[in-house]
Amino acid sequence: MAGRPQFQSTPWTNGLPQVSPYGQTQQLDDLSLPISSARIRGPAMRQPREVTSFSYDESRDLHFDDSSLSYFYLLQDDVTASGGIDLSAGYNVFNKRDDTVDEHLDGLLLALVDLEKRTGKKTTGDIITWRGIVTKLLCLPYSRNEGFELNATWFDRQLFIEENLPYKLATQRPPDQRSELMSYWGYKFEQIATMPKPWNECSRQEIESRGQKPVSNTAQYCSVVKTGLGDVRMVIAGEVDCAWDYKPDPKDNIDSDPKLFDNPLDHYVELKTNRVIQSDRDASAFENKLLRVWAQSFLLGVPKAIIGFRTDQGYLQTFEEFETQKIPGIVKKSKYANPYTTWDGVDALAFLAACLRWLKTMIPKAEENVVWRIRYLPRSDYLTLSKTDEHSFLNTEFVKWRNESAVK
Ligand code: 0WD
Ligand code: CA
Repeated sequence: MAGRPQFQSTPWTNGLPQVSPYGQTQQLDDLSLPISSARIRGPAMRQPREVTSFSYDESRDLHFDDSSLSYFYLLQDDVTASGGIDLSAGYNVFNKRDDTVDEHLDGLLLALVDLEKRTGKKTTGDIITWRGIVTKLLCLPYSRNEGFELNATWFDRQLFIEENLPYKLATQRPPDQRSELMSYWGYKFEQIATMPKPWNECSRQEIESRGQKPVSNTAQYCSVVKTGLGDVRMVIAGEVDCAWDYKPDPKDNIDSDPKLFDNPLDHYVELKTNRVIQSDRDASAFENKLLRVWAQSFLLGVPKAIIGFRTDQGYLQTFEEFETQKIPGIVKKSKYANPYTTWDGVDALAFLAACLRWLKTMIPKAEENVVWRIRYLPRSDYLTLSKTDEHSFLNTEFVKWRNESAVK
């Protein structure tokens, strides 16, 4: 290798040189990950597979079933005929969940206890977390304006990661009336676009009266999937807005020919709202948002997103279906794409693979129950790791189950 510059390579870069935006080779400190250069190119992606699911009801109580799963039901004609559906309707009676309550990973961990009691097997995977956390990491190379903090801890040879909620609460700007209303439009759209049962099980009265009850964001349905990227396997749970048609009964899949396997994930839909597109600028903003939608849906294996387009006054004008796997291509080919702000899904995944491997290898596996802080400061180029003296954030019932049961 004489004559060639020697680069110090790390396991998180496929051995590629670390070049800073200023053209210098960076000094790598393993407790910080350089976001602009950490990449593992072409990481193998495991097909996500649902292992269980759970529901929060209107009182935020947990049920290890699909009771809070909704079903898509919205006709283009109903939207057009009305001249636009008012998404502000019922705003004064919005039943908003208190999101300052720190639930940690409780719902997910208790769903794993339920699953493991039923199967008698420990749920395998290197990293266990909410989908929203992985979305943040996947989007990070292209989303540098917001800081965040995560907590991570090894327990029972698995790495658990949660959001550090106190940081979020301390740094988020107080929401103004306009943004509160706009987030209500999103929940109202979810309400008018779905039914609590598959449509063929709904009475005409149930269909016609939907949208009359106060909107609430307390009830949620979450899917828990096993997935993986590169050499890191993950168990992630995320909210699924609705099923397109129905959710297959797992019993019907037992012993069935793998070719006939009716994958529950194939039936899921992500719902979003966006401003109607009237200018190149609107189109460009929408495409930036689409890549977020892609990241979120892709991670759980949700095959489609339905976007409701609304006016600035909050009237739903139309809706459109997007296939998750086509989104990166749509954005890449678009004439509206702004080269400085748009994303590249392949590159985002290469970063995520490097980031996951970094977390898995740099946080000492032998030090169980020690809480590490993962930090991202707005606009910096590094994710950093530091040890805290905090107590584990893992649900005590989960810890007790894993410590006392014989699941392996
Ligand atoms: O900061 C918190 N307290 C967080 C709580 C941050 C992230 C998640 N969560 C909770 C969620 O409420 C849910 O129970 O974790 C669980 C799993 O969520 P996820 O699927 O991992 O979350 P994410 O992918 O970030 O968001 C999915 C949806 C959002 O829909 P849109 O269309 O905006 O992506 O989850 C909802 C929201 O509807 N959601 C929340 N709802 C109320 N309060 C919150 C929140 N703080 N965060 C996400
Ligand atoms: Ca949504």
